[in-house]
Amino acid sequence: MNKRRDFLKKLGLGSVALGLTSCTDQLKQDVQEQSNHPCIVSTWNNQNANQTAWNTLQKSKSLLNAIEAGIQIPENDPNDTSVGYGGRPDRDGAVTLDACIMDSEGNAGSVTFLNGFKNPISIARKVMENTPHVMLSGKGAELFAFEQGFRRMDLLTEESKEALKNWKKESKYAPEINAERHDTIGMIGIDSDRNLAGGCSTSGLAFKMKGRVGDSPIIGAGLFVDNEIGAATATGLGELVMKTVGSFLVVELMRNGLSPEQACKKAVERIQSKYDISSSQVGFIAINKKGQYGGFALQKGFQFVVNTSNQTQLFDAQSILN
Ligand code: SD4
Repeated sequence: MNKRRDFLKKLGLGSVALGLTSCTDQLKQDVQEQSNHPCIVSTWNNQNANQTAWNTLQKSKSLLNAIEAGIQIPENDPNDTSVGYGGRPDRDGAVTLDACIMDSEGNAGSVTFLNGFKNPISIARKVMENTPHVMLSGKGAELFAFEQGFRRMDLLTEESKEALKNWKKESKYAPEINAERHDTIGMIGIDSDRNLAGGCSTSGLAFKMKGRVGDSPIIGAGLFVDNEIGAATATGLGELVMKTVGSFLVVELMRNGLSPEQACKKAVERIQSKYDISSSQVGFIAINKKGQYGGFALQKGFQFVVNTSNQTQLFDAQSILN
């Protein structure tokens, strides 16, 4: 066998010609040759969040700290109406938040239907680190948050109250499934040791039904990290992302050899092939083990922000519908 390998090497065919190199081996080889790390990528124009994550990574060398600190930026911002404090309420006036986080070891934590705490990403991290569970929901998540020392607060701003009042006048209290109000933060990254992690946080669809939970806190739907392959996260209409297990799909497509952008595109095409998407938005971003990144959306208008070697870049993602 070795003789045969030496012979093929001399011919310049190497182990690929022997059929010995699996997809993962090939990826590992490629990583040695070409890499772009560290790197942090976020959905939408979350430049402050991405920059904060980048700075935290430089200082603390912890990608998980970076993801958490970055995502806290829109969670704390009352003017960001899709995440945390100031997030749009459900149709009965309650702001209920969803978030999840995954590390490079495959650990995961998540909170859903959480009311009264502005940093669900940090509570999700505590679920991951301090409990044997992956997901805590509603009252249980709130009790856990309280026990972990998080402080309760009212997340409904005056501006949100006004928006709800206006919505009620026009909507007849019917949930708006295609609302074009998106800012959910999904953040994924790779550190200088080429380890991956990610997080996702949202207040969900504006004026949703009480108890509605979207894709963002669902491992595999709103976020997925596989440290051998890559990471992906989603934004947009969570119902479509959940029904196609979108972020897991993107990572699996990268496992099969697609680039991050190609994988995001294929996942979007899968959604398009199965559902009526005429007025819905879904966007994915992904990063692979080489630190290559990309994004793709159903509709035009989706952006993502990337930090690499002290540079921040905002990209307009390509889309199926223009
Ligand atoms: C959800 N995917 O709850 C979230 C919404 C979103 O930007 O991404 N908004 O369905």
